[in-house]
Amino acid sequence: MNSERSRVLIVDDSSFNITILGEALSDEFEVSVATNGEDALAAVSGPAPPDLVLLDIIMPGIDGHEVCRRLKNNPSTASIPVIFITSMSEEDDETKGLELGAVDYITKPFSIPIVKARVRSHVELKRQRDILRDLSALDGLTGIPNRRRFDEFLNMEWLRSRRSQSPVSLIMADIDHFKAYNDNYGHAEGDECLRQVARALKFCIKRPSDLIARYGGEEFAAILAETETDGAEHLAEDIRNAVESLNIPHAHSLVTDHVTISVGVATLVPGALKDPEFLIKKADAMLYEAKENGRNQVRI
Ligand code: GH3
Ligand code: MG
Ligand code: MG
Ligand code: MG
Repeated sequence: MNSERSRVLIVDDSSFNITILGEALSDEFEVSVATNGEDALAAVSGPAPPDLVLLDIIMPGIDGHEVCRRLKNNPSTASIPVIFITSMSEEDDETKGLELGAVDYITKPFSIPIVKARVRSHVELKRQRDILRDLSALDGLTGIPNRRRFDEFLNMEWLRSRRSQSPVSLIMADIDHFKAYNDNYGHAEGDECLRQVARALKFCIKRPSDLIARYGGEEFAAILAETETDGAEHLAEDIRNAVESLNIPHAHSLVTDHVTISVGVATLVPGALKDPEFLIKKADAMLYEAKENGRNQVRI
């Protein structure tokens, strides 16, 4: 009914436990189940990963310890809280579970109200962590990734491309005569314009391996993984066109009578270069050329 409900994955090889836990939690949470470790790992890397995993230990095949170890070793699943729920009640068992990275350890036979209370509090902590993560990575005005996230992503992508010797492209886009836009329409309208431009760019850059970020004031940057010059040029032309097609009136632009962007593109295979600074410099130089050459254009 409510798609905003937090998701809890119950992993247990006993259908009895699954039924009891499922009934107890499904009034508050979106519950899914897995009856073995393999299915649990598949569910967690699926399109709607859980916000918490309730994990049995003794199961045929991959046991709960191993499931937890793999979740915690994978950066994309490491932040999902795991609560062990098990009949292994020795001090050593619990210590091992917590050392593997579980946030909590519940022994069977369990009390339903206590399980619910613990799940609730860890789901809430996870929700607050996610909010903090978004706050630190997303730009407050436009909702797209911010400069901090851009730097982090570019450094990671640079190292990855260096290992695989594949090209990385960078697109830098800057709104034309935006100072005049602010002066003429006011800062609030300027903010709204930035939001609309960001939305248009986000719509164009949709491969999950790419990133579009607000680089600075009225400047945006896109990192395109494994993308050659041709592909990057196409995309750059797409975003230039997308912004022009927004048709946002700009009476004081010296280019046209609506908002446009200038775009610089650079592509590099990392090679010996230690960091992506040169890629940024190149894209920036191309952006400068686009400005010098009359704006509302792509330079590569
Ligand atoms: P050019 O075509 O050469 O890029 O000219 P420009 O006027 O766009 O460039 P300039 O760097 O002179 O001005 C950028 C303007 O962007 C000035 C600044 O007030 C505005 N700006 C930067 N960040 C924001 C913001 O968050 N909101 C609003 N409304 N304006 C912003
Ligand atoms: Mg079991
Ligand atoms: Mg600028
Ligand atoms: Mg500008």
